Amino acid sequence: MNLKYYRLKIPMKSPFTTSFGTTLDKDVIIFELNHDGIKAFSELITSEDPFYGPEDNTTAFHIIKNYLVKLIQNLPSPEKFNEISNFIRGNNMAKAAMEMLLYDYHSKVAEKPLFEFINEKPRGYANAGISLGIDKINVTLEKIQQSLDKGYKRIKVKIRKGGEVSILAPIRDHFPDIPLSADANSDYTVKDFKTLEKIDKFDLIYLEQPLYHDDIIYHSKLAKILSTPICLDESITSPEIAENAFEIGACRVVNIKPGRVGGLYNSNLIAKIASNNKGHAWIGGMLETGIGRSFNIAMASSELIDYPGDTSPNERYFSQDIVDRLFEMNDGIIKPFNSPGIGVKINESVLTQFKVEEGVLS
Ligand code: OSB
Ligand code: MG
Repeated sequence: MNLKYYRLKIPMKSPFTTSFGTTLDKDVIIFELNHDGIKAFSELITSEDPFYGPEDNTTAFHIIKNYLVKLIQNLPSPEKFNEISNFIRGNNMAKAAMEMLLYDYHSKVAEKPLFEFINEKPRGYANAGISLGIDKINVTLEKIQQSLDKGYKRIKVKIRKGGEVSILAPIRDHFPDIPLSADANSDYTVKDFKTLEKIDKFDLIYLEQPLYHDDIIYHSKLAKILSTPICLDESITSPEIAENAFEIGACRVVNIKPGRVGGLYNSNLIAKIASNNKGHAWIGGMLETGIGRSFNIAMASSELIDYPGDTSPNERYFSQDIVDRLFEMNDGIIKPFNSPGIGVKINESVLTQFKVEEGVLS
């Protein structure tokens, strides 16, 4: 088994601003496994900085290089990998990069498209929503109109403390009926419950991760006060936490990011937990390139995923993506590729253009 990595810096089409910062370029690490004529890929979803969650590119790469690479030497099933990597605490994003690499590999061995390999109930397509970063309000209004024209099924806007009403009020004035949500990326605290109550009048489908990145208790208290359902993103890092979050009423919706929960195996478990609790689940994103995106779209093509996700086609993020095939969206629907595994590979000329480092791990 041969394992390579590529570190790339790819310019984003436009800056993406959240409550925790602005992304101008995508600093991404891609893995490539070669074995017996099969080539598999995966993408690490960490960023340069630990501002979304506790991991970053450097910490995750350290965990992969010094702990996880030896655990995938004999290409265990993803389920087995979850078991044998459990002694390493946390570090879900690092684990997910290896787990998804194994999923791509094993679905290629089985000669099945990934979306059929992983989903008990494949729907065969993903319902797409769009996540819009913080911008000048007239820019946001324009981007919303363009997104609706393109067929997106849900509009999500980023908000931050103090700016919530000045973002949401003009949006609702212009678009009174669109399916709308807001994502605070943990910008509020227990002192801000009064401010958060102001959000109820905007009739959001849900409010995403208003409070602390690792909290479910305060979210359950907030949920009792708000009429807007709460969706958890950052806080849901395992199936057990998802189970507890539903049980205590901390959320009615979950944003599942395969990278954040340790991979696709746990993503499936969490989707089932949401459904068993009469909640809702959708697949989020981390501005992934076409490699990471293909895993998200495969996962979003399950019947268990009942809400539109942050699964835009590649062209929304990059003028030039690093893959050889691009997703297309028609009427707000994106179909996964119908070839074995993720169905995409690296476009060598784009790789050469954006590569800052490469190396061999095994
Ligand atoms: O919280 O969902 C988030 C992007 C970077 C970090 C966190 C988040 C996001 C997004 C964009 O909302 C999702 C996407 O389009 O990939
Ligand atoms: Mg989010």
